[in-house]
Amino acid sequence: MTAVPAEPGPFVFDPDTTALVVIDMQRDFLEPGGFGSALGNDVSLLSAAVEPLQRVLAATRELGMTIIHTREGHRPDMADCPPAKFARGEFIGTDSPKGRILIRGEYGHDIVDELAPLPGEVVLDKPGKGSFYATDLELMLRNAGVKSLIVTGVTTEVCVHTTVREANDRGFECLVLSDCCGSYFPEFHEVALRMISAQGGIFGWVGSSSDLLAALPIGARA
Ligand code: TIU
Repeated sequence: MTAVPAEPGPFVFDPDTTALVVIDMQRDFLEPGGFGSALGNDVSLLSAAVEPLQRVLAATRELGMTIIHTREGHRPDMADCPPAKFARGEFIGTDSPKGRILIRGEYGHDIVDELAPLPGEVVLDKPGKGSFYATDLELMLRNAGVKSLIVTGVTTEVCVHTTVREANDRGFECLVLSDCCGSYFPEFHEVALRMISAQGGIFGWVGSSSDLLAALPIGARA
């Protein structure tokens, strides 16, 4: 077993039964011209998560851990976009410099080059904020014998939080890496992380990539 210093206490896990989940590190959220920009956000606030996440990806790849990349978005005909979601984001499906916003198959919908998935890694398309809703994520994790998740990505208080809540209710133990997540609202990032580890870890654990890398049985270090 591996133990990582974390809040509210050490996160103990077996890398063989743990998956790294990288949530929605898509151009539409991290680069200008996409969904994040259309919502009025400063997308540069998310870029700090990229480098630490590259190190975590390298280490988890070296260990042969299960790696899941998620992408929020919709079918080209938007049959899976709830009218209530569209009503608060009428730019979904409209043209941008990087293609139709949040539409599968478009350049902007895909993951940023720095974190591109490798063959064999799962790329999970999801229509909602949570990674379990209307996807086969739980089935794949159960089939792979996964018990714990290391959760990263954007944004901390939206898709990361929703996914951690969904995972916690399904019995998965989640370590959220604070420096591998990001928000357009720094104060939301901080409070969202505190909400996870408060009350004895009500939804999970919060730690850092450097502490994870130091604990993993590999050569890669931050
Ligand atoms: N991936 C994700 O968090 N989707 C969002 O819409 N996030 C916002 O913060 N808007």
